[in-house]
Formats: sequence, structure tokens, C-alpha cells
Amino acid sequence: MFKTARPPASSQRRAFKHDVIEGLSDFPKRLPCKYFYDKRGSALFDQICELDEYYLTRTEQAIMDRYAAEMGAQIGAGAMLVEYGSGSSVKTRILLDHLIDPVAYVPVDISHRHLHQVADQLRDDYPQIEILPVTADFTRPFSLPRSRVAPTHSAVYFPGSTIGNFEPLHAEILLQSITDLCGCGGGLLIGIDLVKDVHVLERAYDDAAGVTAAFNLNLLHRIANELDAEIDVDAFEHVAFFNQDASRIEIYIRSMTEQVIRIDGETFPLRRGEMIHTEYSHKYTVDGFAQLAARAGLELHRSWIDDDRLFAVLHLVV
Ligand code: AVJ
Repeated sequence: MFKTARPPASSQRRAFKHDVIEGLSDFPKRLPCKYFYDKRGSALFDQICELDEYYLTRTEQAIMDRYAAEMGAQIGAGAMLVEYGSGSSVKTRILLDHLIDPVAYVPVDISHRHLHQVADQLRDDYPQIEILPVTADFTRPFSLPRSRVAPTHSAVYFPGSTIGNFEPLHAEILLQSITDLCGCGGGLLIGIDLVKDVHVLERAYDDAAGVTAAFNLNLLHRIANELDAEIDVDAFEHVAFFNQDASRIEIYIRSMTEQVIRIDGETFPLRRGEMIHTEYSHKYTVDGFAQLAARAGLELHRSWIDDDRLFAVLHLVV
């Protein structure tokens, strides 16, 4: 079997602590959204995906269910399919079912244990496809594993509108890295959330049951627990709104009182009403996204959109 690199827990904790201290020292304060997904955060995100207000997951799944055969045909025969932020690979299965003679599936994720559990399950279910998990942060350079059978080309699958978390310039840099990774003949199948009615958007990120609020505030619980920080989590609240000019949902944690956060001897004072930025979720038009991708060397080839025009899955080629 292959040896797989796994960053030791202590170095992960150190990186988390470094990023938290750096973010809380900044003005305005910020915390990276990639840290939402600890065990509880991932469970809360799964709950978000089930909410009436959160149309994204079910709409993308419906697009996949309806058009996976066309997508498989567009991606073409003999591909190595590389998935960014594969998680539980739920949406992938329908795609794997419709790819033409795929050579390998390469799920890329930072969560080593979960990645390998999912990979074992996929090996049972898809014995004809070589499953080659890669533990990596896809925003950093990594190389593709070698498959037993040489692929005709590589295709990246990047579902879930995760690209929306990146500011346009960073999204462009990430797309450029996909272009470079796949090279000539390569492609990208990506899910993007579309611009729509402001109220529909804002409800999706501030649901009535408060699940998204719990998801956002869980980041503070995580800091308190994992970094032994002193934080009065109850003195903070969830804030989400659509910024029309930047075409994005902006998510913050707002301090309801004047207070301090203490981490390892360092103190971070907060004014009453001060906001800590935690996430952006950019919303695109198909044309707007195509222009961004073109600057990164990817040409829009086909798009699949639901009847209500909420969400799009795009196929782009190098
Ligand atoms: C996982 C990045 C697609 O932006 O909709 C959901 C994360 N944050 N509710 C999104 C999220 C709050 C989600 N993505």
C-alpha cells in the first residue's frame, strides 16, 4: 500500500493557533472559515444542508441527478477525476456512475482520517476505479499521484460552491492552479451559487432555527476548547448579510459587549458591537464566472442550471 503523509496533530494545532492569533490581531478582526469544520462544525454543516432555507445542496444534487450522464460525456473517456475538498464524496458517486472508463478517482481533503474511511468505502463500491486519496490543502501546491493505468487527461471536480469562499483574486489564483495541475486536455467541473433575490440569499445564511448561527459561533467554542482560550461565547452573536456591490454574503461574529478574549497570555480586546469576519460566500452570474475563469486559462464549455436558476454546474476546459 501507499504511504500517506499526515500532518501530526500538534502541527495542526500550531497552525490553528497561529492563524487565530494573527486574525484576532488584525483590524478588522477575522478568522479563517476553513476552521469551521471540526467534528461538531461538520455535523452542523450537514444540518444546514437539510434546512429549507439552504437551497444550495439539494439544488446542486438535483442538477447532478438530472445531468450526470451529460457531464460524464463532456469530461470524456479515460480520465483521472480529482475532487477538491471531497468530504464524504456524496455528490461524486452520481458522477462516478456516469464517467466513461475512468482510470482513477483522487479525493483531496485536509481531514486525513475521514478521507481514508471514505476511500475504503469507495474501493468496495467501485472496484474498477483506482481510488487514490491525497491528504492536502488544495490552496497549497500538491502533485497528483501516479495511477496504475495512465489517464488520457485529468479533470477536477470542485462542487458545493466552495469557490465562493474565495475573494475573486484568490479564486482566480486557485483556478490558475487547477489549469496548471490538469494541463492541456484537462477540465474543471465546478458548482457555483448564482446571484438571486437578496432575501432568499440572506435567509439561507441566517435560518430561522439558528443552525447557521450555531455553526458560525462554533468557531469560538473550538478556539476556547482547543487553544484553552478564555472566551464568553454567549456574549457574541451571528451576523450575515448580502453585500450587493461585492456580490457576496458576508458572515461575522459580533461582540454584544465590551470584552476581551485571552489566548495563552495574549489579550484581544473587543468593543461593544465589534465584528469578527469569518466567511464570504460569493455569488456569481454564469458570464461573470466565465470571465474570471478565462483569466485563469479556463474556457467555459457547458453549463447546467436548475429551472429556478438558483445554482449552476459549469464545465470548463484548459
Ligand atoms: C460550504 C462554502 C459552500 O458558502 O454556502 C453555509 C458554507 N456557511 N452556511 C456556503 C456555509 C454558512 C457554504 N460553503
